[in-house]
Amino acid sequence: MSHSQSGQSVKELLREIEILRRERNAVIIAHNYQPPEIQDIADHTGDSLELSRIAAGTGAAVIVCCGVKFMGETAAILSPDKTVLLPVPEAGCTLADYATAEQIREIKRKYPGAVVVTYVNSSAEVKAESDVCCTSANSVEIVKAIDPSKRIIFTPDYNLGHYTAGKTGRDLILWDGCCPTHALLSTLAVEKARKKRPQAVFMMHPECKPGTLAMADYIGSTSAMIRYAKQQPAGTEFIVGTEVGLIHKLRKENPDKTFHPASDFLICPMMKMISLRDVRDSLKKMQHVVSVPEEIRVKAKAAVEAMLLYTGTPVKSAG
Ligand code: CIZ
Repeated sequence: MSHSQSGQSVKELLREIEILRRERNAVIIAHNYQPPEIQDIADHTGDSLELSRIAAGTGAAVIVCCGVKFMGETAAILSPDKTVLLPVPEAGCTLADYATAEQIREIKRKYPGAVVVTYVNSSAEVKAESDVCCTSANSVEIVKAIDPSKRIIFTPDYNLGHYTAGKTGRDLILWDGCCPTHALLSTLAVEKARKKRPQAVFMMHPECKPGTLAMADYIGSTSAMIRYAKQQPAGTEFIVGTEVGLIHKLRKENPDKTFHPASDFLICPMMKMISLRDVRDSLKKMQHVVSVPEEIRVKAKAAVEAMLLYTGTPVKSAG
């Protein structure tokens, strides 16, 4: 029998989580980058926006967000009538930390009239200062939909912004932020992985660096990679250029295909902070509640809703 660090068996922990989940009327959501055992207990896995939308649409009173802080905030922004719990409050996002609300106000003063497009990997305060949010799945669609006479400030991910500029032909004002995990994927590592498995399809996330992205066979968000892999014939081999957590879901959903990490270093330490014990404690003690001040929440929600309107998929949520 396997045991958690506290000596309690995993089976016992899972039983406790199951009971508490029902007692609290809770839904557990887990990001595609979470550890396998957390993905396996989740009611839903997906990207940050998918998860927040699903959570907002359920009748659950409590959302346990297994992910990082901005994901908990996005859930809280869309579900003010529910209690959102982040099992490990220290789980942050280095990319999100690249932009502060004050810096966004400053750049807006520098480029008056420019439209601020902000990646969902950002704090609630930064979203509140933005005109429209985007995800890695819809950044191209969002930017294409913006009045061509307007300048666009794209925050906080330089690499996603650069990719989006290339796909849309728009001259974006880019921010100097990046995801340190995706930035770790070097052209040398790509060459090495390709040489080892020349037959494999190389999938990459647009948070990877431009020089690296130029070497990909397919570029997409985690949800896009999941869809793409499903569409390929049985026996296809893939090299996965994003956080290794995604491979668990890819393998589970495609037992007839093979998936290899592009590099063993593509591990986000923040995404790996939550354990089963943390989920149990979170439900037991109703900790740690994610709260977004109402004034910020309303403004941030407007930026998220603007994105959903652009993509024709408004969300049903309270407040
Ligand atoms: O938006 C997300 O959830 C992230 C961080 C990546 C992705 O492509 O799903």
